[in-house]
Amino acid sequence: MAIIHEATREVICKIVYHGTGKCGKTTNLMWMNQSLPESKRGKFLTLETPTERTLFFDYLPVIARAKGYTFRYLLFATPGQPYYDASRKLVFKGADAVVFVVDSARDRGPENDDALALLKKNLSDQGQVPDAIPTVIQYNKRDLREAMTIEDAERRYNPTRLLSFPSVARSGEGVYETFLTAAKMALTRLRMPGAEARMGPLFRTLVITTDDEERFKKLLAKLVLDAEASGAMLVDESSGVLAIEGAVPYDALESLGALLACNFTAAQELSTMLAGQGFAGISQRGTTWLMRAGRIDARRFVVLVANRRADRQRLREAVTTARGPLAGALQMVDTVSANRLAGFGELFSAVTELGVAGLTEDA
Ligand SMILES: Nc1nc2c(ncn2[C@@H]2O[C@H](COP(=O)(O)OP(=O)(O)OP(=O)(O)O)[C@@H](O)[C@H]2O)c(=O)[nH]1
Ligand SMILES: [Mg+2]
Repeated sequence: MAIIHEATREVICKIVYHGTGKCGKTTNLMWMNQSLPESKRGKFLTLETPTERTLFFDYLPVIARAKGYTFRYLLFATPGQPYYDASRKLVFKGADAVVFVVDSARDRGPENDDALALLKKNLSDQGQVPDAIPTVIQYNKRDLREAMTIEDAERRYNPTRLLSFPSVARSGEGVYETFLTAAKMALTRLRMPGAEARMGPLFRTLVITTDDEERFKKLLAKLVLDAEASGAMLVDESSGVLAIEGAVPYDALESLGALLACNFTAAQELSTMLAGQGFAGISQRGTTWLMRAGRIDARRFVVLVANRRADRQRLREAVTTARGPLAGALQMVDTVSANRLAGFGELFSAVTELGVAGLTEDA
């Protein structure tokens, strides 16, 4: 689910790497993190077990500039091991494009089959339409002597003839081709009217106009004041930050957004599973800060940041009071977004025609 900020001229897109355990998803992101200049990436987050298996997700924001806009591609890698089903589902939420990574080792055929089936299942479980989501296939580990042939791999994993790339992620071969194609496809789909409707309800792009932004900031400022907090942010389940006001103690805001979105959604789903119903919010007290997250509507929530000694009751009440007005402001965005999106068609065509989704042309 892309987010377009008119005021700051920012476009946020989510791209999810999925594939069987140890196929090389983390390695793709690691390579980009090492080779991109600092100006073109954010903070790389990775949560691994001691044996390098992804536990929750990997995350790398890639930042491109073109035509006066900043494009933030939020790259996520799922945990490939089958039993991490719950966290994988969260990571897929609202993906604008998917990269399916195949382990080319001949003896990993069945695991790749399972991963492909999981991809479809995880997406459709949430009402997303797998075949409508822009997808790129990457045949990784082409350096292995026992690699399956590309022809065999295409026959087995790519019956619908999606774009595919051979790669050796460990040495960077094919990593950028794969990413840029996925990024380009995500933008291309943004300019096709009706494409989102086919993908499922989680994909509607939000265009946040300058007026919307002001409205959000005003409401958040009031919330911060009422709660005696230091800052507040409005976050979408797909990890995009919709608005921010006051001081939030973290230099990589998009990473904080991603962590909060996954955490909040996970806690919510756990609560639904255990208690049969969701909850209105959660608080978390750290060594210096206290955070209170509260749900606003089906997909969005607000996060308050306060001094760790702040009054929790007060924070909770402030969120409760702000819920209605914030939901109303979000609904206004939802109602006009589709029309607004049409106006960005030219921008996205221009950027994708640069051939590299904005990564080579600096504004
Ligand atoms: N030979 C070879 N090894 C690779 C290649 N890409 C990654 N690897 C290795 O494969 C192993 C697993 O890579 P990861 O990137 O951690 O795999 P993953 O898909 O993130 O695995 P999970 O997090 O468990 O789902 C590591 O030892 C990598 O160095 C490649 O192109 N060729
Ligand atoms: Mg991994």
